[in-house]
Amino acid sequence: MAVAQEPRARAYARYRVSVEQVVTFRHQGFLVVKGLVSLADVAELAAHCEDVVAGRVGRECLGEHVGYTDATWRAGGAADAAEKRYNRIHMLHRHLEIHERFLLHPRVLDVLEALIGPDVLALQSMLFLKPPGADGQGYHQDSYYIPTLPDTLCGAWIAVDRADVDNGCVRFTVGSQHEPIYPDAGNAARHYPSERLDDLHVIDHASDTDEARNGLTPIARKYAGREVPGIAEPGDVVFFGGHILHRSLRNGSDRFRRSFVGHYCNARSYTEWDYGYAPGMANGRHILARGRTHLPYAQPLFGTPCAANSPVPERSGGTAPTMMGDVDSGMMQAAPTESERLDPAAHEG
Ligand SMILES: O=C(O)CCC(=O)C(=O)O
Repeated sequence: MAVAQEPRARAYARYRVSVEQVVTFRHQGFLVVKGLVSLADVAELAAHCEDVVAGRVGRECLGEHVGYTDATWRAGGAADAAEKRYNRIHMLHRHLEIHERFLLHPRVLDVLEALIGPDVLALQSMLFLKPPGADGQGYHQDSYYIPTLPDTLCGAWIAVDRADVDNGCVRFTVGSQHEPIYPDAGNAARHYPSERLDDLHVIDHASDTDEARNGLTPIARKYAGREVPGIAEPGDVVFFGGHILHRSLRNGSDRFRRSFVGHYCNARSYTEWDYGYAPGMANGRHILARGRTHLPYAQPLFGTPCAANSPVPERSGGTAPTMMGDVDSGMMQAAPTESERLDPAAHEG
């Protein structure tokens, strides 16, 4: 049960995304934004993680119905030690104010606005603790799990600890962001735009850490030598689109690999996804983080400032130019916009 609290008032300087960053995001399928979240914010998240593993907060909402605790990890050895109890916990933004605040972190939303916006819907939050020895997750595509139409899904992975090859950072298969979503035989019923493709085949066992079983392994092999580790320092944020194949390996170090991950889509995409999947539009259960939308949306339960509870933003820019063919030259030209036709003087020069 969520308990409303006064949201913490913090001022954040707007982060301005560069053209080069947008190109990098599209070119390699992911983008690391260095130092996007301040070390003060990271310290707060780290202290919160310690509270969670010690059972000081969140006990009442860590049940199976809201939190996914890695059963494999718990079953296999050393599971009684409190600091090794949890690997990954889902959707705590519906229960704890701090999770809502990090899901709607203004600097993260600044980047998302540029990459998939301007209208942004916040869908999913996950807290990864990934203690030493914890397993990773095999090749998968996030848009398979969270379908949005049009397909605009994007993850934002905030590093709490340094994430590197030794402690099982996320690895991205560069080039695979252009692949369609491969439906899994276990859940082929969900509808994807890529079902329209002639030769798209159903695969098995996405996310399986066993490469031999994971049906996406042959797709990853098309990009042999192009898997890149998403190395991140505390406060760095890794953005990645919903189609890119990615995976993480076992934490083979003696360090935790903690992170907070949000998943977002353009707020004008239709989705039936919620935590637990049921047919029918689910947009009304997700928070409008930025911009506006013609589709339903939810309010943040703890009142974190975001588009859902703020005045509707002005959007200027007039009407888009239309192209029209010039009969004499045969060339395409931009026709005057409606506002230019109404007030040509305002647009001279
Ligand atoms: O952090 C990880 O190990 C995996 C993250 C991931 O696959 C995701 O957020 O989609």
